[in-house]
Amino acid sequence: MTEIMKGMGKLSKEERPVIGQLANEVRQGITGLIEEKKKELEAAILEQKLSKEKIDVTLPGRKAPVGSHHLLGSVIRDVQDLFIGMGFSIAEGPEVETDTYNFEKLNLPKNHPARDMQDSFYLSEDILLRTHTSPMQARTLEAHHGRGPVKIICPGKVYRRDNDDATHSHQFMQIEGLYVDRNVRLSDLKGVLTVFAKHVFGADREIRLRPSFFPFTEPSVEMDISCFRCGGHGCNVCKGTGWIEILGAGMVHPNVLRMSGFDPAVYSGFAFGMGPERIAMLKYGIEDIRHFYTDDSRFLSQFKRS
Ligand code: FA5
Repeated sequence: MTEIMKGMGKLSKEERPVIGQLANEVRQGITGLIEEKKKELEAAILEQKLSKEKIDVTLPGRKAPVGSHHLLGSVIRDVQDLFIGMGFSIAEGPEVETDTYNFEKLNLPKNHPARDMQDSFYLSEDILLRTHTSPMQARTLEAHHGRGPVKIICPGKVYRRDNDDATHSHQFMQIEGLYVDRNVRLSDLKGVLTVFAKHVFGADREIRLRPSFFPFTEPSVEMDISCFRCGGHGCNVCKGTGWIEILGAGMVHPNVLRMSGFDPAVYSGFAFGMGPERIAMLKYGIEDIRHFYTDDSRFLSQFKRS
């Protein structure tokens, strides 16, 4: 077409309009055909695309992954519910604590050798991340202004400079319990702990109380549960002993009562502090405490219905 149009100038006056018209007709014809082919191809591409993206609305839907309660949260709620049923209420306290509440009001004066038991994360000279939930004993007693009964449990995070291993974590949970009233005895503590152990682990679980030492309780005990999950050699949870320690407890030391405004001649009480990770490990046969804190959904999803 370009050649023809270029050659128009060489034509005679008579030939020019005839050839010109003819050329126009031919050009229009070709353009029309191209347009037609283009539409045809576009339609074919669209058809191909539509058939590729076709949705079969009759296919069953794909389920989106749904989260669940963390096992540790479920265990804590279960323990809370049990103690609420026994007349305890829930108290919560600060994770950033003063030296006074974390140690001194618990009968651990500065330079007391028992402070070495809990290597601490200090933020300044007098402020630290609490090493246990026991400061809530002093805080709660003070809030009651010397008058019982006081009956609380306090779940929360605590921090220690422990080296992480299968049963130790530098950050873990504790549930503190405190019951102060007239005539509270060690046998009451034993009764409550037995109810707790049988509720959580089953009626046939064995518990043992070992004499122990805590500066804020006298006498002090530690409670072990029989390690029914593995028990044998090579077991991380009970280190092959057949027992695992899950809590410390005792009768509230008279000094602690006195420092928080309670008269030890009138009032007595028990306190305990348990580790819910250890409880969950034992109950569900979890061999490493670090599973709780690595948030691997393959681990978490195993306990969806807990
Ligand atoms: C205490 O912390 C005391 N405050 C408990 C207490 C409260 C005694 C009231 C008397 C009266 P202990 O350091 O033993 O005690 O810790 C208590 C529980 O926390 C242990 O039995 C264990 O279950 C858990 N625990 C301790 N250290 C760790 C750790 N590094 N990782 C995971 N759990 C731990």
